[in-house]
Amino acid sequence: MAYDTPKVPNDLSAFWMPFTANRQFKKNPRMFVSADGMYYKTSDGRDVLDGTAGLWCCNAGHNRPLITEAIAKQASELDYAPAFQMGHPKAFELASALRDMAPEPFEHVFFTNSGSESVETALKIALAYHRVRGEGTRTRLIGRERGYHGVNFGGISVGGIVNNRKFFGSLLTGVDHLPHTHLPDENAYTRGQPEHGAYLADDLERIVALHGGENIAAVIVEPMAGSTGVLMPPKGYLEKLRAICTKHGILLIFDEVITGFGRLGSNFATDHFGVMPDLITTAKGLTNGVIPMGAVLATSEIHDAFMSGPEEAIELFHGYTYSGNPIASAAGLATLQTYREDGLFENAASLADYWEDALHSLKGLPHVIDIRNMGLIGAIELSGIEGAPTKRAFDAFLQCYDKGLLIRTTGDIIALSPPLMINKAQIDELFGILGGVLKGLK
Ligand code: PXG
Repeated sequence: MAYDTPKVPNDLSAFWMPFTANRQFKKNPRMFVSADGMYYKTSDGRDVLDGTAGLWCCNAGHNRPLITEAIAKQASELDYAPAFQMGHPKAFELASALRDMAPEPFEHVFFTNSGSESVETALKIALAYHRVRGEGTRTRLIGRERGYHGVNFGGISVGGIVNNRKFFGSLLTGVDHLPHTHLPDENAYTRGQPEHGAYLADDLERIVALHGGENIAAVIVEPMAGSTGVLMPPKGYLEKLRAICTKHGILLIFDEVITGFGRLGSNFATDHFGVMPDLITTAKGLTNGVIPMGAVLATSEIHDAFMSGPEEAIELFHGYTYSGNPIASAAGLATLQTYREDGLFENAASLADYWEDALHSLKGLPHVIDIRNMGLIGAIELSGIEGAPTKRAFDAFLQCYDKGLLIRTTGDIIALSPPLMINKAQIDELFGILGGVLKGLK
């Protein structure tokens, strides 16, 4: 028998919520019960402007008809097909669509179910690629301080966010980290890419000198670091990383789980910055966040290196039960169609300057110590309360929610990344609420 879930369930204890202050939340729960366009609706009937596209994923906004219809249709037509040694048309169609929108060298797509799985997949492909080419000494992986690459063991090993690492044992061996690129003294209040810090990429030469380039498999970075609190790559930095990787035969992986699918006004950050990695990880905006799905984009050079053994032999011992799941594939196709038909990446690009001005107008408000932006991304860094780090930004989050705006906070940094369908009036609404909250923040 069908039954309606009550708007606020009586018992919240069973669900151990991810990345959440569970006890705080369950004392005073914040529940969304529906969503449409740019707005969520709360269980107490209020509209909340989505300033974060969910968790950086609902790039097309909410309740988009093409996507919801595609999911329903696919569920009734072919709900599931085995992912290994069998196929179904939609996964191939989606892979081709991704190839067509990716920069030219990216001809192949490996499907996963999340950003974390995309990262594990890319790291494994990098290691295996070197091995199948007879360069099996290349086993070391290089990440970056403050990097976020999901929460699985490979991802937290190359990642650089201490709380995501320190509780979980010894992680992967053979991992080094580049320095992060946050230089507040030199770069505070920069609009777009900061001037200072390209030299930080030279640290890769130090790591190469320490281990020998022939022992390093891959470098993984977010072209623009999102989760850590929005750090832009300094001018020239990504170019330098690329050059040093090429010089030493090291693969460069761009983790585009956040930056892919229009967030910077282009298909991928790779297009935006004009720097070409060897592998690209994606998820989130691929299906508008509606159904879990990720994808790793690989160049022909990498893919073809695996295609040399006997034809009936499996080339890569890796994959997931739900790789290229039919419903996720249908959602992905409909999402890409929505982006195209509504011109959402173009909308993001054309609003980027208006967004930047609105964001930087918060300079000078109490506790604001830095503001950063690119495309439809913004960050406002607050000074922390002495002895209570994260509290000030979290207070801002709670107050914004009460006043009808969803923001994200990490540490004492507020991150903004609205659906790409946003318009100028909604940008004004967003910064009107946020500015009001910041003015009164203790
Ligand atoms: N790589 C990057 C660059 C990410 O930003 C992941 C991998 C992992 O994706 P999954 O799908 O496994 O969560 C991410 C995820 C936030 C926030 O508020 C960011 C993420 C997830 C949740 C919240 O900054 N990024």
